[in-house]
Amino acid sequence: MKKELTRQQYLDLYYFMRLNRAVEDMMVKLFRQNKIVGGLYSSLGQEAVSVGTAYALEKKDWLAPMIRNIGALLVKGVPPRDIFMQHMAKYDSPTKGKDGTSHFGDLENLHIVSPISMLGDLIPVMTGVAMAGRYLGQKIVAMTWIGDGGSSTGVFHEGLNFAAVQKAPFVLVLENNQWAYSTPVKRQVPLENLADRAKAYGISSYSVDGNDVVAVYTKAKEAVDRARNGEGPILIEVKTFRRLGHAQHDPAEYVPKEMRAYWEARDPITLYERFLTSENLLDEKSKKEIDDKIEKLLSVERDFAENSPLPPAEFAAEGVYCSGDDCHKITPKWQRPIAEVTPPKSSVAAVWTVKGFGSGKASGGGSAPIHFGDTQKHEHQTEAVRDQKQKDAEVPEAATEIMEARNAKPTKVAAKVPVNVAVKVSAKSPVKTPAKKIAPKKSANSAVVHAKPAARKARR
Ligand SMILES: Cc1ncc(C[n+]2csc(CCOP(=O)(O)OP(=O)(O)O)c2C)c(N)n1
Ligand SMILES: [Mg+2]
Repeated sequence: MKKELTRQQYLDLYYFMRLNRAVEDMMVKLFRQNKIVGGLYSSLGQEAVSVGTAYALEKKDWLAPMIRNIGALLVKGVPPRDIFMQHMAKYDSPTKGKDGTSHFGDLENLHIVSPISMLGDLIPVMTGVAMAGRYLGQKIVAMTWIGDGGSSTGVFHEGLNFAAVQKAPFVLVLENNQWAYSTPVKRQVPLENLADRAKAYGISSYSVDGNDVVAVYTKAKEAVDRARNGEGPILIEVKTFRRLGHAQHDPAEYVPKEMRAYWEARDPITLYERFLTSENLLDEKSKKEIDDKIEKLLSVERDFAENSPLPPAEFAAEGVYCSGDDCHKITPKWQRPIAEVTPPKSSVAAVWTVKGFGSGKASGGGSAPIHFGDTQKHEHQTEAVRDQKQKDAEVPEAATEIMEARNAKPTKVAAKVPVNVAVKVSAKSPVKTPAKKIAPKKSANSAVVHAKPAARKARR
């Protein structure tokens, strides 16, 4: 651990790690008293990750926690009572008892997006938040966390690639705690450093000791600053260890004893206390003050949570589905002049003329169906459809003439693909919408030629 922060910053990191652990210790007690509704996850031994990374964010920045990031919520300003009540499904909880664990957000004040259970899905969502902030000129950074297991999902790769091409101001913390449920990381990823995955997307990455809170904070701050300055997304792998099972129900007997012993000797709070003491940043007196502060705070917060009622039974049917404005109002916040953020309308009238259209034969003997490979039968074709196809079959020559006249260069033309009708047609319901009403779609694979409105007329 290097000494580079202010005394207050060092002590903040200590306070939040201690608070993180104390909140979770208290919840274990509540769980054993049968007061927690649903599962209880633990970040024991991983506090430096949540605290060190979230502490690098500014107030206006956005985060979305996963199950082991209660520390990040505390740093962002969520009061412990909300975390207790949420886990106890109390009526005063952020979701009024409708949901459990950390499944709540605060879009208005704290800028927290609720966790999504499907691992990896927060990555594209937070990329979108980061892009929206940039669009509005807010200079914000969005951050979320993903486990070693979650980094093997498809959406991890799609999301990170999307963030990379969009150069989104987004920081992804890959919390490598060695286990995804009972699967060790080595049995799911053939890499020594998961940070190396960033190479595939052309983005920067760091690999950090996740039990050294100063190292975590320092790298996170660097990443947040770089993302904010327009360098695009950054992946931070933090190497740490899940000290308890996946959740309270899991004794984690599959974890080798030596591995557990190694990491238990590297407890992030004990390591940090040693550092603070050696740097004269913490003595017995100030440690005792912090102990007392946390104990007092949590006793008040727990009492509040315990005294909060469970939701009334009739509330069970309310607020399950969003009913519009009386549920929550979504109003755009135009923080820049509307004209500045509204793209101009296109003045180009796109017209499709396609060589070879309609010249194929369907298996039923009629002209080529709308979908390539479709096998609609004769009897399913209405007269109108047959007429339409007849007309369409006349197009190729006209189209060729138009193209030649305009010296236009058509992109690829797939002889069999009848392109100008972008309508979904199934064998059961043949085309009902006349082709001329369909808005043409621009596509790289389509045979597309732009022609003037006059040419369009000629086609018909
Ligand atoms: C897409 C998806 N697959 C599976 C699950 C079930 N599941 C929840 S947590 C978990 C293990 C996650 O391991 P990891 O990402 O390493 O996070 P950790 O629990 O170690 O923090 C699994 C498989 C899920 N929630 N979403
Ligand atoms: Mg894991």
